[in-house]
Amino acid sequence: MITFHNPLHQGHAPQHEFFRGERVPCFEKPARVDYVEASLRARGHALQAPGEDSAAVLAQVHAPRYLDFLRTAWRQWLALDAANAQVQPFPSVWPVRTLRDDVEPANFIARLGLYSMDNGTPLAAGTWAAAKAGADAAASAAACVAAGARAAFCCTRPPGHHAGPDFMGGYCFLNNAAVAAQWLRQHGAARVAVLDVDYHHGNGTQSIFYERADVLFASIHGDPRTEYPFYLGHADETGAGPGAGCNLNLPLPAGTGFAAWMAALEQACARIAAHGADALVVSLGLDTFEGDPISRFRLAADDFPRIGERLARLGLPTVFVLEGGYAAAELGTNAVNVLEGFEQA
Ligand code: SP5
Ligand code: ZN
Repeated sequence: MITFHNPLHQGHAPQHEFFRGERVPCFEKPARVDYVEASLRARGHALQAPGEDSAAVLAQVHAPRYLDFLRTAWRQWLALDAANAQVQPFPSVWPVRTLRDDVEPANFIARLGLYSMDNGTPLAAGTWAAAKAGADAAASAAACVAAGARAAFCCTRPPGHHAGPDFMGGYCFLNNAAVAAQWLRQHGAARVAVLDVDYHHGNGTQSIFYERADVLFASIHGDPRTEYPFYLGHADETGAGPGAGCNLNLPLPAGTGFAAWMAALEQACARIAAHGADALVVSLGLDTFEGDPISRFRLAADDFPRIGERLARLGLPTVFVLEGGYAAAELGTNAVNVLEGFEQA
């Protein structure tokens, strides 16, 4: 599988997240991608550095003021106090219903809340550089497929699918899958489908494309009534305006195993075929694995090649983008199992 890696991912090294009021080590850690890179190399897949600049496409999927904030956020944080170099900031206040989000507060933590959906997405010294290089890797994988490759893999962290038009969240900053989809749209694909198989609903990707008919979003995920991100991902979200009918959510209960999960994948594949997509982007989260420490589906390592095989039968040029998966030591095997199942179909 043609693979683009992220040479700067280790600069985004989140220390903590919060669990029931306590600080715990962040599950989204650099070792995740180190394990995927090691599995790729061990199984004979070479890694390439990204060659494309995602800047123009990023400006089409994210708001200018959000990109400006993210690019300069660490500098703004250090300007408050040089000692902040050792501290990773979290938001503590958010503009929920009835509060204004049109005025940027002068207070840094208030600005951080304006551009965040949760307090689970720590900002680090190298966050912007890592996220931007990851978006470049997504653009590079899309460029490769637009130029005629059957498939390419963007092997990156931080992940992207929770990042919306103007906010970070769920360990995500820039929406790599949206970058890949938008890139494909601009390089020959009239219709694109994004299929999100991460355990968590891809709220950011859904929101970016919700009113568009040219990009179908389909997602299989833990039911948001009990699972993160809680406030989006229900079955009755089907698209709006010109995008009406171009959004498909398939929430499944915690505890779901492979047979029921595959039945949902069949539904998603039928919709993607009916959409007449010219290209496919797969938000490849592996946190559906039975050993995942923060998720509650029951997929086994041997199930993942079957997913790749089914996706290959869609017969579409395909960009895979790494999302979640927190059983770090097993993440490489599970990810490469999907990719090789696709290649061997
Ligand atoms: C990309 C992605 O998979 N993002 C997921 C973000 C989930 N954030 C909420 C994590 C809640 C962790 N709860 C810890 C449970 C420990 N038993
Ligand atoms: Zn996830």
